[in-house]
Amino acid sequence: MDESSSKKFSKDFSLRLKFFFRNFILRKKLKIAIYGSPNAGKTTLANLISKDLANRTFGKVSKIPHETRKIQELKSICLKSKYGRMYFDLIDTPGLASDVDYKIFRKYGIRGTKAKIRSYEAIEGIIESITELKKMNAVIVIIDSTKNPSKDLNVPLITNLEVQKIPFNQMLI
Ligand SMILES: Nc1nc2c(ncn2[C@@H]2O[C@H](COP(=O)(O)OP(=O)(O)OP(=O)(O)O)[C@@H](O)[C@H]2O)c(=O)[nH]1
Ligand SMILES: [Mg+2]
Repeated sequence: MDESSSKKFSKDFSLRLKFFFRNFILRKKLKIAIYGSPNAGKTTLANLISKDLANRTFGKVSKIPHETRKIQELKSICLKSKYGRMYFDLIDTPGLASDVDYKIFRKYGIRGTKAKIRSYEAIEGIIESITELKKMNAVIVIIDSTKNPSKDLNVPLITNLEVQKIPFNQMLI
């Protein structure tokens, strides 16, 4: 994401948060999560938001898929607006995929037991992401526009969000 699109996204994101603040005024705190396929750019975006609003870095970004294998949470990020202060927890999730083959890690130099462990942890992370979805108040779905959008679990994810009536915003990058 280049600087101008990240600024535009930050502005748009702040406006949306203010909207959430008005609508969820009775809730004490919101959980806002980033979901999507492996390598879609979820942690990159989480880092941008957390740097912008909390001056903190979130997690490790890598070109190797399934870098994030456990849910990461940055608690109590404060957003000030004319309506007052709003606090939300920002959640970065492991990439959703229907299949994790340990052999895909070979081209990144990860082989043997290390690759199998990474694959096992990735599957655990996918299960955790899906299980925790119902706890989220709003979700940003990142879709990599250079790949087939119906790849991985994007379609079931969006169906699930609609069924559970969780507000979501699809972000094509
Ligand atoms: N071209 C391009 N690359 C990006 C963009 N955002 C992230 N990347 C790159 O894509 C790779 C994956 O980024 P991450 O943020 O780690 O992706 P992720 O969705 O958190 O991946 P997992 O943790 O594996 O699910 C890294 O090499 C990033 O530098 C983008 O907007 N454009
Ligand atoms: Mg990640």
